[in-house]
Amino acid sequence: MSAHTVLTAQTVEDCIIDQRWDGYSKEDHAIWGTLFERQLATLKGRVAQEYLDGLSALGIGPEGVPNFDRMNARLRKITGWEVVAVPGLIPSRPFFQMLANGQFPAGTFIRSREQLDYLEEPDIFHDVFGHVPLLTNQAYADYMNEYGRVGLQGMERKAVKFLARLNWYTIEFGLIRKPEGVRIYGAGIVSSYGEAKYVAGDNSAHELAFDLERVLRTGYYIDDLQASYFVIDRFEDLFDLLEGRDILALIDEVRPEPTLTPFEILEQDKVIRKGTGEYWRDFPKTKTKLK
Ligand code: HBI
Ligand code: FE
Repeated sequence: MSAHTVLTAQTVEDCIIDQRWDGYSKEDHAIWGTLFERQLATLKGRVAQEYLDGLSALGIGPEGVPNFDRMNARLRKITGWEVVAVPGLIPSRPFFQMLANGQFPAGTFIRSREQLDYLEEPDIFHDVFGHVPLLTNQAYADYMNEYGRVGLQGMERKAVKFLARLNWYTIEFGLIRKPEGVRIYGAGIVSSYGEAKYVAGDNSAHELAFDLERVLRTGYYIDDLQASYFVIDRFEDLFDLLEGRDILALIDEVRPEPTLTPFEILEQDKVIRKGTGEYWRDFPKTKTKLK
């Protein structure tokens, strides 16, 4: 675990730090600008319009690292959410509690120029450019809220592994179907140059219609591009997944089933696009195990 990870904190208060926006160097702001310009060019025509609307509603631009206080003044008025500064990855309990509170934890450090294409831990570009704009969309924000509440209950029921898969295939790597075609909304794709280009231009990956039980059973590799993406039709679908149904009971049913790899297609899958598997031909490329 790197210095950025607050290992022992169990309460929200213990995780929150000051952003210290005045502490960013000219180079930090320049790195943000480079990342912003390059990513927006890559996302054009492929990212959900709701994401772009959020970006402009919050005044997030290429000028430099966003100031959380200024951004929160706008975000609170739109959906009541706020971004809080944390040192990096935090334990699940405070993470879920924050989401339940309508607080999004964002790292404050920014990657170096050498890490422009990939870094292990989420930095401020992943968290703010990737995750925050969609918090201006009420349906998506409500899902994040409910996800936090369910996560807290899930901790008492050994369900975090399954809820992490739901997080992975929606919040981080989700796609949404629009009349004009499939569009990106997951923060892990939105903030990654390589993965956004892969989703936009490579046919290796499967695109499957979102199915909750299928996602709860499907593992993932944390350090490589996805072999399958799950596609929703509306952001409201996400909230409907959790609201008024007992996902923890469903997780208990799914628990004994074997974990699915992201490569396979089941006959009950609604296949939007069958991938060629090209990128994954020389599997296993990854060093990590299936989550
Ligand atoms: N901490 N800062 C931060 N950001 C996350 O996305 C995050 C986290 N801690 C835990 C966590 N995510 C996962 O446990 C959940 O996605 C399941
Ligand atoms: Fe993330």
